[in-house]
Amino acid sequence: MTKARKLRELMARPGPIVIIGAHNGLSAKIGEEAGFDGLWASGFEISASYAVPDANILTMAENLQAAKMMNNTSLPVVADCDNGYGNAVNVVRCVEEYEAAGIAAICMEDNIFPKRCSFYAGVKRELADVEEHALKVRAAKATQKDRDFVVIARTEALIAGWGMEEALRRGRAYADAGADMVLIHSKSKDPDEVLSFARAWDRPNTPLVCVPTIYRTTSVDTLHKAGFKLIIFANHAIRSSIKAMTETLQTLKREMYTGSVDDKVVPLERVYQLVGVDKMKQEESSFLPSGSPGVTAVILAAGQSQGLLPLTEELPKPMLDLKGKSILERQIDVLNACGVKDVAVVRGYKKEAIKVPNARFYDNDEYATTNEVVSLFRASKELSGPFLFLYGDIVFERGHLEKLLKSPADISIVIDRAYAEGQRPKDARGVPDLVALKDAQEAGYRFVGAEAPHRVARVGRAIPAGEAHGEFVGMAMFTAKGARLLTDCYHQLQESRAKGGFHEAESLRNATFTDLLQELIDRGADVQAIDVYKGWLEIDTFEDYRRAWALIKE
Ligand code: SPV
Ligand code: MG
Repeated sequence: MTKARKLRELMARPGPIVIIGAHNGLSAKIGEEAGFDGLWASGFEISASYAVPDANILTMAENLQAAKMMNNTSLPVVADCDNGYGNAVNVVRCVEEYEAAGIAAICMEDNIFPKRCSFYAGVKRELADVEEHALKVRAAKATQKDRDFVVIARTEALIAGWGMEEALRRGRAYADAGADMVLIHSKSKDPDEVLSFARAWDRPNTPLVCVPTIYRTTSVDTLHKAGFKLIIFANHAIRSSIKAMTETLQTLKREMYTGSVDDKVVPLERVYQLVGVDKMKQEESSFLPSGSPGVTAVILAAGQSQGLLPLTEELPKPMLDLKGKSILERQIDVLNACGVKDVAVVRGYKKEAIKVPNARFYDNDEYATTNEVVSLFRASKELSGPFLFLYGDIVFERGHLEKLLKSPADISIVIDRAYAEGQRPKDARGVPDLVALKDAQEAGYRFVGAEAPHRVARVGRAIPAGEAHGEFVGMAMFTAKGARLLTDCYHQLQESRAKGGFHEAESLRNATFTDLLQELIDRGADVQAIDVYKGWLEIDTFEDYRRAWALIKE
């Protein structure tokens, strides 16, 4: 539906139409969010946003550009076009351009060019000849292509002190020239002027418009009952922002640290929401080549490890030193080298010891009584787009990550096909996460990773070793769609599964990542296995740790 049609529907509906003044995309968004019926592309606000007087100093192109930014919401925009930026010839171009931009309505006042804002005291104020302005209205109506496009004619007769009779004479002339609505403006402190204009108004097919800026205690209800259909709160967005900016900047200048204005500013996230960062992320994941930056790595580093006590008495496992760098730092180095710069870490046990630069942190303070799935969803903010999943206690070759990042599947997990050889030392982690594939080739003495990845049939510790094709390495990747499948699944489970076991876990709260993967597979999700052959370490026991020291270079 066109914006002009939307406005026509509002005009046909009973009750007042209340629109809010705005000056750019942001104020328009906030006006939409606040629930107004439409937007007033206010000349006063747009001029103020350029820090110039509201006096035809900005060009039509500048005003139109601002109106276009405001038109990026679902609301119809009523554009304040001053006096049409010149004579009737200028009005023709003005209507052509605004209509082509999808603006629902324009408003033209009977000020001569250049105009002066209605409220400036002590400025020279002259009105155009009534016939001349009526002809401008005719020009506008004759130019519009879509019959829904709305032309509002405004008289400044009361503002200029020319009296009620002149105001009515002008209003009638503009209605008779074809204006769809007539705006009567007043700078009186009480509403008597506009109310008596409405009482005397005798063009019932031409609804009235008012701008209650100076008669500011009169309610919309009163104005509507008096006969006004469209009511414009013209300039409150910019006036509130001037107040807020002044207070914030003066405080900052005085206090000289940014936290001094915490209570005066919105969190950054509010800005992200207003400008549509989530939408941008979706677009990135849909339209940029996969494996590019835009993937967030979510590293689980919340658990407490028994196998490495007393080493882990003071430090969580991911912070254990491996020749000058922690496991976590080594992971982040590889991630960064592969173009993944966005890293989130879920902490729990000894969380204050987890320190790495440029990562976002989430905390699972219930790490002792919950498990990986709970930890993962502590970082739920990070799961709205494509993400990489990593256990915080693995060290892996860069090639494995590169292979995973290139995977086109919505859900991919890295599996070590060497597992089937049974070379695992006895003292390695008690029960590995095994993976059974659909239609897998055997990984024998010589082995080439699959050209096309295999679908995972089962994953978990309960799979008999003889049926397994590999071991889950603790690395997975989800596209935006995969992430959506995962989060939807988890939220449904949360609602439906307060009690009872969950795959290999006693409950959802105690579920591991592989339990959730199995749930996705059971629900029909396509989980693909990326084959690797060794080239990774998990540090779970002293023996693992010793082996890592021996294998890793300085
Ligand atoms: C505007 O908002 O630019 C208007 C309304 O034209 S007023 O400022 O009251 O004249
Ligand atoms: Mg104006």
